[in-house]
Amino acid sequence: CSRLVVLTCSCLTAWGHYDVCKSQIYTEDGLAWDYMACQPEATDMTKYLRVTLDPPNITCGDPPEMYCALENPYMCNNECDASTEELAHPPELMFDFEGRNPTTFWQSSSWRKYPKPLQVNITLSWNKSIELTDDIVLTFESGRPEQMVLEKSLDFGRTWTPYQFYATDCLDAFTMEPKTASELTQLTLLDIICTEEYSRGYVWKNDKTVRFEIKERFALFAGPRLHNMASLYGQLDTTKKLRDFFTITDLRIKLLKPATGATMVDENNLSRYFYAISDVKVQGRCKCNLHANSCVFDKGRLGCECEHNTTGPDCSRCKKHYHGRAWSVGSYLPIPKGTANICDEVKGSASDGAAVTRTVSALSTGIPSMNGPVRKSLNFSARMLCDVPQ
Ligand SMILES: *[C@@H]1O[C@H](CO)[C@@H](O)[C@H](O)[C@H]1NC(C)=O
Ligand SMILES: *[C@@H]1O[C@H](CO)[C@@H](O)[C@H](O)[C@H]1NC(C)=O
Ligand SMILES: *[C@@H]1O[C@H](CO)[C@@H](O)[C@H](O)[C@H]1NC(C)=O
Ligand SMILES: *[C@@H]1O[C@H](CO)[C@@H](O)[C@H](O)[C@H]1NC(C)=O
Ligand SMILES: *[C@@H]1O[C@H](CO)[C@@H](O)[C@H](O)[C@H]1NC(C)=O
Ligand SMILES: CC(=O)N[C@H]1CO[C@H](CO)[C@@H](O)[C@@H]1O
Ligand SMILES: [Ca+2]
Repeated sequence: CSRLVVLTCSCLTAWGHYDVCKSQIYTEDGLAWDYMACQPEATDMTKYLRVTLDPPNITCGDPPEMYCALENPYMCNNECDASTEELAHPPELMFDFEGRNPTTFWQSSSWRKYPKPLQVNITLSWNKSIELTDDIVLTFESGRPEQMVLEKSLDFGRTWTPYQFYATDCLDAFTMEPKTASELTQLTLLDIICTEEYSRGYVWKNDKTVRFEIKERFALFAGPRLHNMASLYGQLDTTKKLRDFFTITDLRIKLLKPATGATMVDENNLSRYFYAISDVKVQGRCKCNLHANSCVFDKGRLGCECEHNTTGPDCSRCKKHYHGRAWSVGSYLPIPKGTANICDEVKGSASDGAAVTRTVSALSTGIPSMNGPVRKSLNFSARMLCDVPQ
């Protein structure tokens, strides 16, 4: 989608759009820059992560092992051998291109040490704040785990908090009442729940996914089909807790107990019990504090391309010599352009400082200032919205 398409659609006001940081407008004084809130497009974030497994040697195939199907102990044709490419199941195969047949997947070694728990931590790190924009979806090649926890970190892995608990029996596993995301309300949106929805055994063969429902939570403010994003953006603007809830630097999938099927664990054939994940989906955008419309991956590192005279990986401070007013996060409001809250040059170093300040105050109130230039910004309505969430 190109960024400057003329359109005759009223969806603009409903959605808001924040994909351009500035544009030229005509004022009585001629051409001038107008600044607005901006954010990078949402994208597939699994391309930019680093994955760490704990224990580190938990991946199958060293030594080679034969696995049996959970539902049929006589069907033992799943061989894992780390030294053979076709039979190896390294962690990268959780993030490769899907749609291939057969699927590619990471697999753990089996539950050889039963009854000692078979536990694996899979940590995904971006070394950058990310705002989630869509459901996190894990697709299991094995049965879905009987117990697992999805955790998040906002401080590069120093501290962790749970996002969601998953179990076949929430009370038994975590002493939590089972709930589903659809039971959440605006008031309980930030509650951490345990769900039994994604842990049913092999009987539910067709559904192999485990989700963390971002969109269902968005919908509490934006409506069932997210048609009123303006309302969500308004909430995000005023509630830091809500913004932080959807922001991460790392995710951790704590696999606590593999699928065992409906029966007791068959101690004579532990090759039936293991974890295997074929795909992990994480959609999001770089957090740039509404001061950048793109984010680049350079030398293995994600960083916002900051505008508005801001700088830093998240555009979270003013550039040198631009502390004319304190740094501030951009604002989604007023819909649809938001407020840029640009960092100004230190007073005295710019001759046109006063004029700039006047434009900014006009922008932040959304009302043309009395003595400032009257802004004829009709050209804005000709901008196409590019990042409508699907
Ligand atoms: C996984 O991480 C937790 C901390 O959240 C730690 O206590 C546990 O030992 C780790 N498990 C494994 C198998 O490394
Ligand atoms: C992983 O390594 C540790 C220590 O080297 C060892 O005790 C453990 O048995 C290994 N686990 C597997 C599954 O190979
Ligand atoms: C699991 O059961 C199958 C079928 O009885 C058998 O071929 C296989 O050797 C068993 N595996 C183990 C580890 O006992
Ligand atoms: C994380 O990013 C910071 C800069 O934002 C960099 O200094 C650091 O080396 C990076 N750490 C890793 C492990 O890549
Ligand atoms: C930086 O701020 C000055 C006003 O203080 C403005 O004229 C200039 O366009 C800004 N630069 C950017 C890249 O936003
Ligand atoms: C690019 C563009 O469409 N510019 C137009 C913006 O609006 C003024 C009048 O308001 C036109 O003169 C420009 O051509
Ligand atoms: Ca895969």
